[in-house]
Amino acid sequence: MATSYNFYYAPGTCALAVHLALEYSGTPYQATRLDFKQQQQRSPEFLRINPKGRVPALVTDRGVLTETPAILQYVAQSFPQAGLAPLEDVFLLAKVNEFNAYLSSTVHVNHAHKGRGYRWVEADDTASIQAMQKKAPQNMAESFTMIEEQMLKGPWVLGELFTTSDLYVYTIARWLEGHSVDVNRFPKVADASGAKVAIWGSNPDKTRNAQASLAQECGDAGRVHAFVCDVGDESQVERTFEASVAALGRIDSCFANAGVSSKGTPLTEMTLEEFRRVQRINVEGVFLTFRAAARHMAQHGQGGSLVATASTAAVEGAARNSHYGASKGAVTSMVRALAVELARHRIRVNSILPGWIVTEMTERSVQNPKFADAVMPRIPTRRWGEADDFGGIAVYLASDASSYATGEQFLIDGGYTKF
Ligand SMILES: N[C@@H](CCC(=O)N[C@@H](CS)C(=O)NCC(=O)O)C(=O)O
Repeated sequence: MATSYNFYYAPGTCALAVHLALEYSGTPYQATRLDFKQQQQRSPEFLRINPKGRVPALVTDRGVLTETPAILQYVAQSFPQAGLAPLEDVFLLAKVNEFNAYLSSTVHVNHAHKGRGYRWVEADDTASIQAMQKKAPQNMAESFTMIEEQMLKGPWVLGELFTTSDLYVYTIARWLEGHSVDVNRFPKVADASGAKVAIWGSNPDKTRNAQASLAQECGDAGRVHAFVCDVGDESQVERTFEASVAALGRIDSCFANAGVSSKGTPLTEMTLEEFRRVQRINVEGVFLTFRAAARHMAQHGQGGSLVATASTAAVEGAARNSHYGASKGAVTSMVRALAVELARHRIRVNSILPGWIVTEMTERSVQNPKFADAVMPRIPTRRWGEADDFGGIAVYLASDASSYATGEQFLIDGGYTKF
């Protein structure tokens, strides 16, 4: 039987590194969020799990693991297919641990002097606590100078090898802002600590809003770029792809998500114009976007991941939906063909087939009681899907965790098509 995992974390903490590693591993796990404001890390229930009263803690079938470097190595070794550590190379594996131990024992402790000075002096010794707070930014900056100049090879910590150290340095670098230390003082760290994203959209306002909210979430506006582009227009796609490469440097992952539908139309009333409007974005848009991305990836030679949003409409029939069904069926077929064709460039190509997800496109249907009464009983998980249900599969397909998955269609539909 597969091991079960219960992962304890709190938002904004060092536990993020392990959280990311678990996502990369692809293993199912339960995540339990602790509320530090409520001091849940000191509750008797949690202290029975981790008497240190800290996160991360990973409960496995064999017992509890604590301490970030130890858990990271455990995940890397338990899921070798995720490629999170050079497990066969004793020296390089020790280098990963050396880096992770530095983050845990030195940089994390520097950071803790800002908010948790009471660990080292009496809580009412305000002068000492303030002195520690004052010194923390300088110590953080010194540690990151050491990392930048001596430890991080680039582009990743270990050079060309992506490891748990990259997840961990990303996690700890996020704290620099709180010390008023600009991460851009450390260009290699800034580059290695997380992905940069270019969002494309045809509606300028929505595109800008998406950029603003993602930038706020990741706390670094410099990582999120936005371009207005109609993916059905060949010259716009070419131009926007070039602009995205200029903004991001190398592109390793491309997600063709743009899609349109229309109100249900019987075949006998469907105009050629309506049929083509849907194919133009849903099929030609994916073709043009993937073509630009594949040319770029084949040229940089590092491989990559192409993902398209298809739909359950690709695998089942729905009345008055022939234009949309045809377009999504075309996407899954295109994905299979490209997976075979592009494998020699180490480019993987997959599609995601969402079921009934609450979006602007479906909101009218799911709010219609007649529709809900007919469809909901066919969804075993008994709820509509949400945008957040796609975070896991997106990270999985964009990362090396899915390095042997190509040409596949991933149904994310709460079991709808199985029932
Ligand atoms: N050495 C531990 C440190 C863990 C740690 O200090 N975690 C913090 C969050 S970043 C925590 O749980 N703090 C709760 C507290 O101090 O009450 C590790 O590297 O995992």
